[in-house]
Amino acid sequence: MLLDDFSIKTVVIASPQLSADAVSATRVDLAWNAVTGANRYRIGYKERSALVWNALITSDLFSTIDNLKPNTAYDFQIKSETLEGSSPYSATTTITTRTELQDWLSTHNYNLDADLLADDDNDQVPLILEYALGMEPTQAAVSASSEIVIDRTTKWLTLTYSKVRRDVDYEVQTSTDLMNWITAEVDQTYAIDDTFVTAAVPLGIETGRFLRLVVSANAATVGN
Ligand SMILES: [Ca+2]
Repeated sequence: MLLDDFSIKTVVIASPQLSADAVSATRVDLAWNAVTGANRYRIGYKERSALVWNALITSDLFSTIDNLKPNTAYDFQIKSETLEGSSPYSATTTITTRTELQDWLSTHNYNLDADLLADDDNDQVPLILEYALGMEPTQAAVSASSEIVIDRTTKWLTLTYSKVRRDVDYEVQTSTDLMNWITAEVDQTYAIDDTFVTAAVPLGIETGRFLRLVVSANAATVGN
């Protein structure tokens, strides 16, 4: 047997370089370079915490992954496929989708790191409250976005607001002196009607009673 008659042909196929861009709360755009000889590319992607990869095959040099969860980390990798075989997968690229608040800021032409206390339409409603209550940040509010009512029959003071966001914490606080605010006495879900939530505090013998709504963006991941 003449070993010299044998030769092993080793084909080295390059992995593409993958770039990923979180363009919205539910979408990531991918792009990569062409690899000589490749007739298609296989993309693997999954939620960072998941074990199983999804696969997507294309002959293009870009792709859009849709229907992702907001504010969630995803892993991406890619390999090129030729008639002679496949490259190894590229190193994993991890990218986090935008938050729903960031999508809203972007829709209204704000930077993603805009000051959430800004009040460009001068209606005394800061950006984060415009978002939390579903208001227009560039049109001054013409009517109150929340309403405080005294029910003299049941002796409750109520505050009703529109709870429209999933990535905002809402809390109604009460005070008798406008200095010390507490939540302990407030029934946060006194009544719920669609997106309208009414919080209430019982009225006693105090001479003054106040309610206020406090909102803050939370970092919680929300499912879609
Ligand atoms: Ca405003």
